[in-house]
Amino acid sequence: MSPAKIRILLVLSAFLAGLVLCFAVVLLVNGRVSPPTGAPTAAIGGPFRLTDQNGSAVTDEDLKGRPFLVFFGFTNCPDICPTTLFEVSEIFRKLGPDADRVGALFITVDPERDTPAALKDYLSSFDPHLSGLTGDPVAVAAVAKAYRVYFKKVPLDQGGYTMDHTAIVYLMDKQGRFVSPFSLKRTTEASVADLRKHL
Ligand SMILES: [Cu+2]
Repeated sequence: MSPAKIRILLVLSAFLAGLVLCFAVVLLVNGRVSPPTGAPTAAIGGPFRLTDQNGSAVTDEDLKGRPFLVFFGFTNCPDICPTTLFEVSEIFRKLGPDADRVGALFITVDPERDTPAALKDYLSSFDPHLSGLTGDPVAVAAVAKAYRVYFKKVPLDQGGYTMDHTAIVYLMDKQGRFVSPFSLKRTTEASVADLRKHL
């Protein structure tokens, strides 16, 4: 091979090596810039520490290993909360023995009035699998924020107040990750089948 040819080959191989390096850098940069798949860009839920209707501390860790439903409300709610609690109770009744493998959290947005004792009294009308959670207002507000729940105290003309609040029921998986809103606008059987998929 003539020195001229060798020089051409060397230049060519250097060029190719440079090209490969460029591609590698582009891939690396793109890989870094684009978010990893499944990134929690719309994260709902997260760690919490509240008190249940029996006065016991409950944290997100206690729910690990079980899918669970979460919804926010207050015991003085005139309609949406009791209806939701009734429907969720029906689902738990239909779950039979599997009900022990599913969690259900009713988190108050009115910790001022909803003490553990008030929650215990109120929940005695519903399925015993339901946990009523309360805590200091700051802790409750933090959990509501984590679940993107809106709530607001609304004074009543006759005195006292009521609460405006988001009425979505959330379905969380065994790892405590948000799955989807849990629809109650379907038959109890359909809701039960949906829950069983996550056991
Ligand atoms: Cu309500």
